[in-house]
This record gives sequence, structure tokens and C-alpha cells, in this order.
Amino acid sequence: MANSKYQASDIQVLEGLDAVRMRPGMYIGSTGARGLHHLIWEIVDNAIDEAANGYADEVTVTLGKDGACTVTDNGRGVPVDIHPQFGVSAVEVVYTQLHAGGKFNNKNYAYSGGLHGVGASVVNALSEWMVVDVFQDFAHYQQRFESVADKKTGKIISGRPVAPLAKIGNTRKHGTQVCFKPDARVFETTVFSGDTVRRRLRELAYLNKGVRFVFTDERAKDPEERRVEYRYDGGLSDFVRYLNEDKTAASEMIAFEGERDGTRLRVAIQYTDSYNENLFSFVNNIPTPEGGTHETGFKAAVTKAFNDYARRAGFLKEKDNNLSGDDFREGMTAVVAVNVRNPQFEGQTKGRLGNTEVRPVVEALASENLSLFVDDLKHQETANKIIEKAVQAARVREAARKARDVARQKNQLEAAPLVGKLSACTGRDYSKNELYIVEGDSAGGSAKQGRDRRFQAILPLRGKPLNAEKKRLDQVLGNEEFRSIITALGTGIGEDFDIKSLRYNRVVILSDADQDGAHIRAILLTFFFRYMRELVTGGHIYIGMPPLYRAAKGSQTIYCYDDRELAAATKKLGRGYTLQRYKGLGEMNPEQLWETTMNPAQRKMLQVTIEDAAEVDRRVSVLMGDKVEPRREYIQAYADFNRRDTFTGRIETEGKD
Ligand code: 0RA
Repeated sequence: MANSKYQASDIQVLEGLDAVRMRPGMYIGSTGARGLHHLIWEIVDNAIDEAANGYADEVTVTLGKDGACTVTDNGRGVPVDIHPQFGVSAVEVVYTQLHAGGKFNNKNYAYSGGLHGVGASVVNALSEWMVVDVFQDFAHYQQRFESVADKKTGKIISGRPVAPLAKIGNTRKHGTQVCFKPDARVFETTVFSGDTVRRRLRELAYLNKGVRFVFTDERAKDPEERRVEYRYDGGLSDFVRYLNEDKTAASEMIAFEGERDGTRLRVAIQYTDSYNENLFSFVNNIPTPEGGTHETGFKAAVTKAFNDYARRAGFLKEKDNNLSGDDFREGMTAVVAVNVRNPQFEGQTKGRLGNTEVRPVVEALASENLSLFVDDLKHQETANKIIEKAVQAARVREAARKARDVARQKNQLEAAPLVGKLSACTGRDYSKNELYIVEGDSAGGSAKQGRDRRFQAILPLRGKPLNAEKKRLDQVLGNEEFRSIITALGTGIGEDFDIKSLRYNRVVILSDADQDGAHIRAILLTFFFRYMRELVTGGHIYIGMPPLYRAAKGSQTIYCYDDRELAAATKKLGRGYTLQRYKGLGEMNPEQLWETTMNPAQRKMLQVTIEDAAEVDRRVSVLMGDKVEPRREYIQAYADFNRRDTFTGRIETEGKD
């Protein structure tokens, strides 16, 4: 540019922690709730490293009433001696120097855990204050750090030590305690979610066998929620048992571990009588819901080892084709955890492992161990069951393929009646288009008249679709309601599923706010979760939120979504208002439905997300599976069919934000 002079003084010399504060997203992903919790995971990672190396067996996390978080371990304590290069204590180095992160010596940390491995200093940089206590050699040391505004410039100086590390007492304890308060000047929210922390600690407890994790939420009113402890001596096998708790087991547990070329592999597998595949993978304790090279290697090993055995044991004759990987994974619950030296995370949400060297190592280790297992006479019954189950799955798959071909031909032949139910939209920009799946013909009629036909398509559901949990693909395809949904979406299903063919960016479930409506919603969510999971993980599934009341006086109309809003509205309107309670969508006229539920500028919708796939799987099994007792218990404990917050999700209100 011609008139902008490049001046050396204009270039800010960003160093260390101040750079972190300038660009927090680069270090912790975001300044929203995810980034906020990342602070905890970062500090917990260091504590777990100490445990993983055999020096600690307890990690505690405490959420304080003052908004701070305290993490402790009973390890050696961060070294307190003066660091030769920096001339200050190692403690100060760890918490103020980027990338020092307590891991300056790789010998001690064969596998560092941190997803971004950014280290504890980043947490300090993004905290209002941080206090580190070290208990070591009968001494108690402490150092405090603060982020303060510069008196002259007002600029925040991040994470500065208030004073050098000091010995403040004697102790017999050993370990490290880090307490920090996230800075409200950085984060959109600074309120930790007790649920999120508790769930992650439970997962970490399964992944780090024998380590005790103690979670305390001092903010919780309910004493049951205040303190929990997790410790699993069975590790991944305990994890799989937990995942299968509400399912019917159909095999022994298969568990093994191994290490080669710097990659460590741990696996636990158990089959159930369900038809779903449930594979959860982790890299250095971090979930990889998008899979990656470790999953590919594992799947290849399963297919190879079990096919080889099927031939050796005579289940497959020379002329028979191999069974497919899908066949061997039907009904399989598995946890695959690897530790990798320099993990490369890829994909939309950095949830996929990219390291190519990992695949062959995992494949070799897993197929050796699986072969040993099936060849062991002790396990012959399980081995044979697995093969028989896969043979059966292959038969059904073949039948389903034929049914699908027939369905496809039928679709072409009978395109009119199927598409006849769908009121398509006129626009061809798929990124803008929305499909409303509406309960009942009468609401469907209102939606059809009320919609903006340029981008909103309506598919009314006549009856209840069937419960897809415990149904095989061929049965799902046999159901008319599902067939019309599949046809409308355009993605295909099962092996044919292809997200690139999705015709609508948003798929909105619109059902009544009553028990039947909740059931239909649950059935549809179960179907999407089991058969089109990418629609859910990709954020395409929404739950429409029609109002429960309409309060009006004169020219003023207020729609209310719950009783609290209603109380506020009637107060505002004063005496003489009229009140309408909507018992179903059908009671709304087309204009009202558009105004309240479909108009992007005004509507509220809940975007369905999966925070914890393992947890969702368990809940779907409980609520939609065939074991009656756990379902009754769950419903008695939790269910309130008209509560919207029983879903995980994000309320989207466009045009308002
Ligand atoms: C010994 C040496 C080193 C770090 C630690 C212990 C240590 C760090 C943390 C962080 C949280 N809890 C901890 N407990 C112990 C530095 C590595 C080295 O130079 O060997």
C-alpha cells in the first residue's frame, strides 16, 4: 500500500503469555465453553502424565464457589530448583514459558497427553490469577501469578509472577496443586459445567486404570452431585462393561495390549445381541470420534484375524468369499486406545488421527493378539459365536441389499405416491434448504401453508415410524415412514449413505409437546443416531420449538415457551388478556406456525449435538432397547416429557444474534 509506512515501532513484539492472550483461539480452540474447559484438561493432563509414569495414583479436580478450579496430584511435585537457563525456579518456568509445560525432558514423558500440548503456561496466561503449590521433600512451596492491567497503557499483562516461588511451610505430603480462575476478560462464559468435567473424569478413569479421580463441585446444591470418585482397576474392560451395561452381552471380553515402534495399543472388545457397531477410539486419552489411522488399522485386523480363523475352523469353504468388516463389527462394542508420539489431529473437529505410521503398527499388534485369542481353546466358544454371528449378519446384509434394490426400483415406479407426501421447496441451494418432518397431517397442512416455499420443504408423518433400535436395516427399509424420510433426504442409508448427497442443510423435527410427540421425536433421533449418524455429528438435525401458550391483549401478542415466560407475559399484559394453550401443533393456524416456529428471524430451534457418543449410546440403549427394568428406573428418575433440556444441544435463534 502506497501511503502506509512500515515502521519498526509499529510491530508489536509479542512474547510468551501476552501472545496467548492476543490470540486465545490459536492455543485453546475457542473462547467459548469448549475453550474454557480446555483449561482444565490441560492442567489435568499434566497430573495424569505424572500418574502414567508411575509417580502418582490420585488426581483431584475441584470446582470452587468463587469460579476457580483446583487440580491436584500426589506425584513428585514440579521441581523447585533454579533452572540453569532461565535463572528462576522450574515451577516458574513451567507456568510462564510457552511449551515448557512440565515436559522439558522427554525421557520422563514417553507420551505426552495434551491434545494441543500447549502446556500449563497457556492456562496461566488466560487466568485472572493462578496459585501453584508444590509439596516436596517435607516442604510446602507456593507461587502466585496474576494478569494485571498495565497502569499506563491499560493493556493486560498476562500471568506475571507476583513474587518468586517461596517455601511457606513444612509438610509430609508430596504432589502439585494448581488453582486458577479463568479470566472473564477472555472468555464468553467463565462458568464450568460440572457435568462436562465429571463425565470427562470418568472417561479418564477408564483410560488410566488404577488412578483414582476425585471430582468435587462445591457449587452443587444436591449433596449427591458434590463429590464423586472414579477408579477402575479393569481399565478398558471396565469401560466396555459400562458401555454394555444395558445391553445383553453375547461374548466374553476380549482384551489385550501391546507396544511397537513407539506406539502403544490397548483394546477391549465385547459383543452384544444388538445390531449396532459401537467403536470408541482414543489417542493419548483424547477421543477421536472421526476415527483415523488407528481405527483403520484396528478394523483391518479384526476382519483379517477373524476371516483367517473362519477358514481355519472350516466356517468358510475354499469357494466362499470372505466375510466383510461390517459383518464382524455388527453387535461389537469396542474401545481402542493408542498412545502415539507426535499425534496429528485432522478433520472438522480435529477428531481424527492422521499419522500414517500408526495404521500398520495397530493392525499388526491387533491381528496377532486376536489370532492368539481365537486359537486358544479356552476361547473357542466365543470365537465360534463371533463367526456365526458374522455369517448371519452377512446373510441379512445380502437380503437387505436385495430389498434395497427392490425399494429403489419401487421408488422409481411409485415415485408419485412417495414424493407426493413431500411438499418440496423450490430453491435449489441445498445449503439453505430445510426439511421439516412434522407430526400428523393437520400440522403438516398448516406447515405447508405457513412455510416459505423457497427453502422449506414439509414431510408430514402419518403414523409412528418404528423404533429403529434393535431393528436390522432391512426392517427399517420396510417401514414406509422411514422410506419417505430416506428418499426425501437423498443420502441413501447404511453402506450407501453419502452425506454429499444431502438435499437439506437442516432437518427439523416438529412434534407436539406431549408424550406422543416426545416418543416420535425419540424414535426419529434414534433412527438418525443409529443409521445416519453423520447428520447428527454434522449438526444437521434440529428440534423445532413451538410455543406452549399465546397470550394476547389488543394488538399485543406474546408467545410463551414455558410457564415462567407465561407468568412474565401475563404480568406485562395486565388484566384482560386472552390466553390460548396449544395442546398440539395442529391448533396453530398457518400464520401462527410460521411466526413462532418456522420463521428464521423469530423461531427457536434446538440443534442436536453429541457431546459424548458413549453416553448417548448408553442412553439410547436404555430408552429404546429391550431391557425393561433399566428403562423403568431411568424414566422414574429423570423423565419429564415436556422438558426440552433433556437433550444436549444448542438453542439456535437466528436473526437475533
Ligand atoms: C519431575 C520432573 C518434571 C516434572 C515433574 C516432576 C512434574 C510435573 C507436574 C505437573 C503437574 N504435576 C506434576 N508433577 C510432577 C520435569 C521433567 C524433568 O525435567 O524431568
